[in-house]
Amino acid sequence: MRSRSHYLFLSKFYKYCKQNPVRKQQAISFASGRGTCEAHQGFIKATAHTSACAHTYLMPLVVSLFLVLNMVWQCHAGAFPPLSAKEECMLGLSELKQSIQTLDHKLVLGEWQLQNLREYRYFPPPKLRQISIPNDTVTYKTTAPLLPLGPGNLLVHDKDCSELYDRLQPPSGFYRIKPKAASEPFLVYCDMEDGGGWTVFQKRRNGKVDFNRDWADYRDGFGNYELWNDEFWLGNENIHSVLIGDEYLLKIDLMDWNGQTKYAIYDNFKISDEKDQYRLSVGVCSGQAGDGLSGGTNMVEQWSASLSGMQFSTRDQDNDRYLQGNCAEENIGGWWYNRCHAANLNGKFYRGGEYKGENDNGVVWGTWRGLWYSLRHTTMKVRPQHAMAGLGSGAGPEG
Ligand SMILES: [Ca+2]
Repeated sequence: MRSRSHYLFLSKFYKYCKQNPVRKQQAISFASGRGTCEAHQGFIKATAHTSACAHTYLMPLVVSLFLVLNMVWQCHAGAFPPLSAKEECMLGLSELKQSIQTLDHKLVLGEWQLQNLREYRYFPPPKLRQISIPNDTVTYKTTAPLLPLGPGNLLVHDKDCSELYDRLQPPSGFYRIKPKAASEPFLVYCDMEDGGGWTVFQKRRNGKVDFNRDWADYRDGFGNYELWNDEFWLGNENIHSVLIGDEYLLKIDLMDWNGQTKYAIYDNFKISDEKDQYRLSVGVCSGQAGDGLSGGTNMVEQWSASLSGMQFSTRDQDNDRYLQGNCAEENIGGWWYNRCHAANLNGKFYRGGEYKGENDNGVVWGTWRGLWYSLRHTTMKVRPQHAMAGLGSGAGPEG
């Protein structure tokens, strides 16, 4: 760094040249070492005698060389013109804004990863964020970086809600799981009450979701996955992928329009793959609601209404044993119909319970409230059989 006095000297030199064009030439001549004594006198305003000029001939050479070198150095060093205080402030502000933006990106990414790892909850992609700096007109718009989903993701997924429950015991809610047989992780509702660890694959609550759908919808799943009382069908392919890894227990929670609750439990619950039309297989039934999936204790009813061993049917794919028609079409839902059923939990949602019509197509569990009563709440959920120890009351989280 050059001293302030040195800098002032150079400034005066330029000012002098600018204000005195004639002397400028003299000064340049002086600086080049070929100057006259007058030029020497003009520039430095010396009062020395001309006679002294001769014996100091070497001095102008040294001084001029120094000045030229100094000017070149100053230019290269960028020492002048100096930045004003305002310019320096603006430069600093710009750098700070860039730093804030970089840190903001890191913060959003870090928060997202931390939440996902700690709680294993599902987080929708962050929305556009706006950050305003006080007393500044600049507004930054940033979108949070998204982590890739599916294979290759660094995040580890549990195979079902039971594994998640064993690991973290989080509250009930929507989580992403990835059974070994599934190619991609998918969203499920985990019931962490009622003993915990239940992977829920069907919910009826309010009739907001239409369950009268085609094969593709029942295969892939449909409904809403946001609120605790949203209705959905997880999808036959997803259910199959969960069940294929272990021996599972099926629990069905039911509630009528008086708020009364019942449940049924089946062991060895299985669903085959799509090539076999997602064929149902259930074992021994227990619980309070009766064996609706077998049609009850009556052999005649079982002949027409036992659903174990039946393939899945929808309005556009008739795999039932009813030769005269399509049970799915008559009963307004996709299900493992026989000829046709004594349980129809994907049926039409009738408010109030009792209903009338040509077909018993309500949300039916015949062995409890009969074929002409449509239930208010139903939940179908699975858990590995070895997790029986903490089964709980069986009442379900909300009836
Ligand atoms: Ca048929």
